[in-house]
Amino acid sequence: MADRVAFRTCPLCEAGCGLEIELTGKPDGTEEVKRIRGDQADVFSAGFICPKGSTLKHLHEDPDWLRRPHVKRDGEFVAVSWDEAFETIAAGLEPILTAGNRNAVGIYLGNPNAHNLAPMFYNRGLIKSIGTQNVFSASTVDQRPKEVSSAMMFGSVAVPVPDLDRTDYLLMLGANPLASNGSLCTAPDFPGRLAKIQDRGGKVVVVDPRRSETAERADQHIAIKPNGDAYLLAALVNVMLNDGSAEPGRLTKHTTGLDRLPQLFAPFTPESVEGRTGVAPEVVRVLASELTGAPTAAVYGRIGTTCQEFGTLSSWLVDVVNLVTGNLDSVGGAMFTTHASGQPSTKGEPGRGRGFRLGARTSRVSGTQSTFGEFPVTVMPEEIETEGEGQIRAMVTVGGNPASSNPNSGRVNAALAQLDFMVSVDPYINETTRHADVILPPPSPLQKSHYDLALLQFGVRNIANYSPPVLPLDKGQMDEGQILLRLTAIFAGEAASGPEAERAAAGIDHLTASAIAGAATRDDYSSVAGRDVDELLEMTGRTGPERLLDIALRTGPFGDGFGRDPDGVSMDVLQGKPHGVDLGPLQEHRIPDLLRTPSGTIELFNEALLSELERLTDAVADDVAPMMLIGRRHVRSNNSWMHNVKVLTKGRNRCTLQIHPDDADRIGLVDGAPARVTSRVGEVVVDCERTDAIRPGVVSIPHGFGQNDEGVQLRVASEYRGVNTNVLTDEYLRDPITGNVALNGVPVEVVPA
Ligand SMILES: Nc1nc2c(c(=O)[nH]1)N[C@H]1C(S)=C(S)[C@@H](COP(=O)(O)OP(=O)(O)OC[C@H]3O[C@@H](n4cnc5c(=O)[nH]c(N)nc54)[C@H](O)[C@@H]3O)O[C@H]1N2
Ligand SMILES: Nc1nc2c(c(=O)[nH]1)N[C@H]1C(S)=C(S)[C@@H](COP(=O)(O)OP(=O)(O)OC[C@H]3O[C@@H](n4cnc5c(=O)[nH]c(N)nc54)[C@H](O)[C@@H]3O)O[C@H]1N2
Ligand code: SF4
Ligand SMILES: [Mo]
Repeated sequence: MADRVAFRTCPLCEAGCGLEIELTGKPDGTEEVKRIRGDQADVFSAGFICPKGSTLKHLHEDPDWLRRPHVKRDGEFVAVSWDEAFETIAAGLEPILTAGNRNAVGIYLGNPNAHNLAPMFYNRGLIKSIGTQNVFSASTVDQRPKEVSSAMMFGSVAVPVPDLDRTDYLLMLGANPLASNGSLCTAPDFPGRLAKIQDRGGKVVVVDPRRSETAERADQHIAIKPNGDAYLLAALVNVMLNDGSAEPGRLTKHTTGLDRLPQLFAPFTPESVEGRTGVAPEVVRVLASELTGAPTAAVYGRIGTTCQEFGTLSSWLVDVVNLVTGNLDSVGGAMFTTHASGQPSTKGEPGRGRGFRLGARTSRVSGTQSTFGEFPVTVMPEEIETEGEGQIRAMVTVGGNPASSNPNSGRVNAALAQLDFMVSVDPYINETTRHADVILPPPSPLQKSHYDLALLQFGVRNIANYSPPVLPLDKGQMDEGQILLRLTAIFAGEAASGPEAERAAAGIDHLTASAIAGAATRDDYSSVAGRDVDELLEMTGRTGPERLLDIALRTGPFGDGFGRDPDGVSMDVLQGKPHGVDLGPLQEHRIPDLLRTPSGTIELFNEALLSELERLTDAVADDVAPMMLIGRRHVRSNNSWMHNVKVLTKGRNRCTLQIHPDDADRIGLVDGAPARVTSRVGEVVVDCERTDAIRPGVVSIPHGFGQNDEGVQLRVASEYRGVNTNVLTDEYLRDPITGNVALNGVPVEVVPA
């Protein structure tokens, strides 16, 4: 029997499922989690949960999850007090900061930040107080190409999501939601939503070099060659233009560049691209006619389309197809979410803006362009290794494991090892944090409040939900927001320890709140235009991330406008609704108001995209590498950091090299035999798994394994028989526009080991 039931949104992946958490009291007055299951009453997930959801208990109780700050002394980590940890950081940074060049400090932000409320608000201030241009994040081993293609077309990162619940036809490229539970498309119970498309007579088509779990359930699987997506999508546009079925409808008058399509897409006939896609011309033609013929249809692309050589172009082409089939911004097609806490597309003057510009900065060593204030992680090692003014000598990592997740991890590890100083905000001693001098551990997910500031922007419904912490902090733990504020204070030259440091942290929190409220009051189109900032702050009645969230919600598109609309959303409202607030299905015809481009139209072309189209045209007849490596996810994994949870890793080895039997026979590999895989940058030996699910000429290894490196302190994960596939991925194989790495389509050689 539970003494108490708490509700909390799962922060582990983008689905954001509602959890029902049963707790019992212990004799010492603390509480223990008894059971976690899906919250049937959750407005979005309605009880859905995956095997990871219930492991929040295991994470909370994991003995390897650090509960006190750790400082490295004579090569060993020892637990210290917070004040001592922060003093050590201030002292370690001192020589680097006094040398005067702030670019000598780099920062890397990893994936869990996107799932965490406090970092979403405070990381920006941290970056500002460091004052460096060397900002990196997991976004450039992930979705940056989609953010950039959207920003180019619509003027801000407004990413269209497939209207899963109403579409009649879904074309999915390079996504495997049955394993990943969806990405850049927030949809708890993605598998159930796909099944419903089929139940209502619709069709699901999956394009993937591997017959993934999702492809297995789809109505049709198209086994494309890696990197072939841009060619396939271009051929679809070619066919639609030639047979006259391309028809953007309502959006024609809101789009610039449509007249250039016929000339630019003329080279991409289904026949001409076949060598690059491996897809028969007839299949392309049928696909084109089904897409234009379906009452509604949506095209959706994910990791297989972003983390590849034509990342931005493929991402752009996904929405070009949505546009020319008349499905963009309309019910059942690819639609725009309206996020309760506001987005650039709901701020400022509707229908027009400054738009997106590439490369505000260029990196020191290779002159690589920045996107959204960051350089791609593909240049991080060279910035650390290369001597000269502005060389990175210290790194800050927050919730990231670049030593595992970034390409050419051998080089990343060597680079991190040669730093003068490193601090990590992270709960574990893993591949990355073993290089740190100080580790500042956040509390477990159950000890944090939650609101999905990032991922609810991509919801297939408009919803909002807030969860308070389920369990209190233990003695000696520090809230993650507080950790980041204290770190920010150090870079701002404030005290590192004692009451002065706490006052400095509170001061930065107040400045953050004033800045967010101030931006809203200065926006003539906001519900609080012209209001007094201090009055608004006072009205929130809160501090910390909850105050910031209250401001964002109340000034957002569904907000109460601080009294203007008594029925509007606020923290008070969300706190009274533990199962979330449903704000309705996605709205169509957001264009033109949503646009923030200078022209006030969807801008189809710019120099960068035209040059990529030219590259695509020039390479149409090129041969592809005889053997290419792609990635893979399993529903029981979560990038690199959940293999320490025994209930998730037990069972058969999942870190295998999947290879087609024809290839395996030719090479001489029996099932389970060790294979040596070599790329330009590295080599691994991995157990082979023969399967006809994978296309000949392609092999697949999942990422996030190989936690058996020296210095890693993960009892369960280190025992796992796995290798790090990023030893093989190549930092110079990248999408030229964003510098985002091509983790898929890496040329490799495979031989028996
Ligand atoms: N269980 C679990 N869930 C996760 C994660 C996890 O590690 N484990 N990670 C989370 C994160 S950070 C993200 S970003 C999302 C990612 O979410 P998804 O994009 O759905 O992730 P994957 O399952 O890797 O699916 C990518 C698919 O692309 C295919 N592919 C590879 N190369 C190509 C190509 O060139 N063309 C095409 N068309 N397909 C290709 C692969 O075979 C694979 O099936 O998942 C999130 N959810
Ligand atoms: N080959 C290959 N490589 C890939 C991918 C692939 O498909 N193939 N996918 C890429 C993608 S999509 C992504 S997003 C990246 C992810 O890349 P990263 O973000 O660099 O790596 P993660 O594995 O997510 O590691 C997360 C880190 O955050 C820590 N952490 C966990 N919870 C918290 C918390 O609450 N607070 C803090 N401060 N830290 C926490 C963990 O201990 C871990 O160190 O990997 C990329 N790498
Ligand atoms: S799908 Fe699983 S990991 Fe993702 S939010 Fe839901 S329960 Fe959590
Ligand atoms: Mo990701």
